[in-house]
Amino acid sequence: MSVVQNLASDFVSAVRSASTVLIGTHLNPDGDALGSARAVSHYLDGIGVANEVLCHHMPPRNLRFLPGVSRIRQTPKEEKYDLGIVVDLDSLERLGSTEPFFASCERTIFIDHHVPHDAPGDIRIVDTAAPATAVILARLFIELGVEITPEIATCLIAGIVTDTGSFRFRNTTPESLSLAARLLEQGGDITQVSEQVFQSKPISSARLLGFALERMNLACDDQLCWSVLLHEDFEQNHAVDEDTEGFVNELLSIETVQISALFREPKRGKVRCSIRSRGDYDVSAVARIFGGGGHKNAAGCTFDGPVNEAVDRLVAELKLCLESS
Ligand SMILES: [Mn+2]
Repeated sequence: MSVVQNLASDFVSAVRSASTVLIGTHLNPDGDALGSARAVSHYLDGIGVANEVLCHHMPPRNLRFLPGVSRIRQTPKEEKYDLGIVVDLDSLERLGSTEPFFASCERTIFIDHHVPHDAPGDIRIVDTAAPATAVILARLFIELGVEITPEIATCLIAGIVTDTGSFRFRNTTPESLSLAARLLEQGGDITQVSEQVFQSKPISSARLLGFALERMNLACDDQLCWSVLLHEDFEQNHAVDEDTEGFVNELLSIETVQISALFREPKRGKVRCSIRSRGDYDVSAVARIFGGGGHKNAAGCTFDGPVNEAVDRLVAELKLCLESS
C-alpha cells in the first residue's frame, strides 16, 4: 500500500516550511523507534533542515551502532521548534519527559503503526497494518524520491528487522521483504543490524534468561506460559530491564504455547509485563484492560504494587482470552 498521496505532500510541505525540526519517539526505545527517528534525522540533514532527536531514555546498548546515535539527546538544545515529527508512538504519554517539548512545536507530524490511543498530531501518517514504522518511512521516502543513503537504509532495516523479529513474525509481509531488499541495494548493512540487535547480549542478560526459564509456569494445557523476574534478580545480576528483551518470545517459542507473558520488576513496586501471542489471540485487548496497549500479537502493560498481584490479575485475563477465542 502506498502512502496516501496528499499525506506525502502534506509531509513535504510541513518539512519544507520548517527551519527547525524536533524528532521524538517512545520510552524504552527499540530498533524501530530509534531506527525510524535516526532515518528521519538523516533525511532532514540531507535536505538541509536543522533537526534534533529526543528520547526519554538513552539508546540501549544493542542499538548504539545506529548511524548518528550519539546525536540523540534527552533535552533539546533550542527552546522552541517549528515542527515536531514523532515516530513509532501511539500516545503522548509514551513521550515521557520529552512530551512538553513536542507540545510547544507549532505543528506535529505523527508517523506510526500502532493502534492509536488519542490520535495526536496535525498530520498523521498511520498504518496499523504496517509491520514497522520503518516500513511506512521507507514507502514515504520512495514515494518522495528521497535519496536513500546507506545510513538511512541501515536505520530503516534496523526498524524492520526488529519489529518483524528478523522476518519471522506473523506481521512479515511481502512488502516488508521487498522494501528490505531495496534498502540492502542502497547499502543498508543487515549483518551489522542482526549481530548488534540480536547477538550482542551482556552476560547479565543470559543469567536472567536462566531464571526466567527456571521459573516458567504453564497452564491451559500448556498453551499459556508466563514467568517472573523479581527485583532481587535485577539487583544481584546488575541487570537492567533492557536485558530481558526477547525473553517473552523465548517463552512463545515452545511448541504448545499460544500466549506468553513475562513479568518483571526492575524497579521495586513497578511491575512491567510483555505479552506475546500466536494467531488470532488478541493480547493488545488484554493489555488495554490494564491501561497498556500494543498490537494483536505483541503488547504490554504495567502494574503498581506487588508482583504476585500483577500475575494473578493478568493471568486470569489471559486464561479468558485463550478460552474465549
Ligand atoms: Mn514499531
